[in-house]
Amino acid sequence: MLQRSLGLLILLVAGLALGAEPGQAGGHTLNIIDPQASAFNREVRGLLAWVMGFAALVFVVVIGALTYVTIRFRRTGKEAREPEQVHGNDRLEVIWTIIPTVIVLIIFGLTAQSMFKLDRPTPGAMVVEVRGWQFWWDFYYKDHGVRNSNELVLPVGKPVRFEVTGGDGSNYDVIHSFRITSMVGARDAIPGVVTHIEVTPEKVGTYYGQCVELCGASHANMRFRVKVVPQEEFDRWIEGAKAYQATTPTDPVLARGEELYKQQCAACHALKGVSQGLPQNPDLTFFGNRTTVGAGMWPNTPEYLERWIKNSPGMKPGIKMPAFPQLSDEEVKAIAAYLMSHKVEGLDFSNLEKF
Ligand code: HEC
Ligand SMILES: [Cu+2]
Repeated sequence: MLQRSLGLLILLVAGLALGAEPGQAGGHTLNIIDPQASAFNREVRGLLAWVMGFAALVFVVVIGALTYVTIRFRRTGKEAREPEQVHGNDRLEVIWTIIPTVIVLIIFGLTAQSMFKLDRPTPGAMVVEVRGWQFWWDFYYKDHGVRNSNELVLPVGKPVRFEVTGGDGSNYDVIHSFRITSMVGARDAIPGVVTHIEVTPEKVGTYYGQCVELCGASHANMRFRVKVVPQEEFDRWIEGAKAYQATTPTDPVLARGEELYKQQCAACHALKGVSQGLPQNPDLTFFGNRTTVGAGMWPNTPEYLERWIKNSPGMKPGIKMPAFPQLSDEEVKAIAAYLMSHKVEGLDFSNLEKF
């Protein structure tokens, strides 16, 4: 009995030590309760400390009592007769019911307090509509009339209110869940329903985002990036985005790219001033500013972008974009160059530090 509980204890500690290894994403450690990233994280960190404190207390009391009883009442072989038999102990049973109940009530109270605090809308917060599609994210800056897909640019120190929803009510819609991993907790993205979550980013940098509700074959490939930038940079981005006007390219490669884009891609994708597209496909207007391709999956380099255009379903299973085996390498290069030429000039989001 003693050996068995010791064995279990060792297993448990080993498990905790292994489980405590921080999660990796692209060789980078994510801290889901980084206290410097947001007040949300600090709140959750505080709650976690209470829960872990109580858990440690319960662990010590239970294992302590078990160890004591095991040693104190073990069989020694010198017993003259059977020990005295006991049936129930009202006082003890009431105590061990009341104590956990009180603990649960305290945790409930603290959690409710945090939830009310975090759910309170800040007047004047910037509103971003977040829409989850299979398998990518659409971001619409309601106050500015600007749309961007898979990458969300936010000013540091300003409250943002996310209105989270999914799809457009058509029959292939499924539920997703929006989470900026190291900044703010999850909200379900449910077609036809709007949920809210608010956060004030406090540190400039790149943040990972991820769908956290199983939604199909490429659920694990449904990511996004959040670029938290100084206010001045955000203003330049949003003004540039609002005023953006696509021009007809004079460069022959880009002109060829535009021609092919109009033939092959324009029916699905929106590109301001060039094509309307359909809402269930990502907006490509500011593709030249994107740091990733495939909804936060691969770095936006010519190799990955060209591979994507040629055979995106081969890279990301289950997506609703077709492969283009009929396009030659030159044609793919021309389309890629054309997409990269659409951007707000003078901004580079690729070197922001990762959190
Ligand atoms: C049938 C509609 C459809 C057509 C046609 C189509 N796409 Fe797509 N495209 C999509 C969908 C849907 C996605 C989102 C895939 C995902 O990540 O789930 C996508 C994603 C993309 C992305 C990645 C966007 C991002 O932010 O990561 C690029 C780039 C892209 N398409 C380029 C093209 C080009 C170039 C063409 C034409 C050669 C094209 N697409 C044709 C539907 C389409
Ligand atoms: Cu998902």
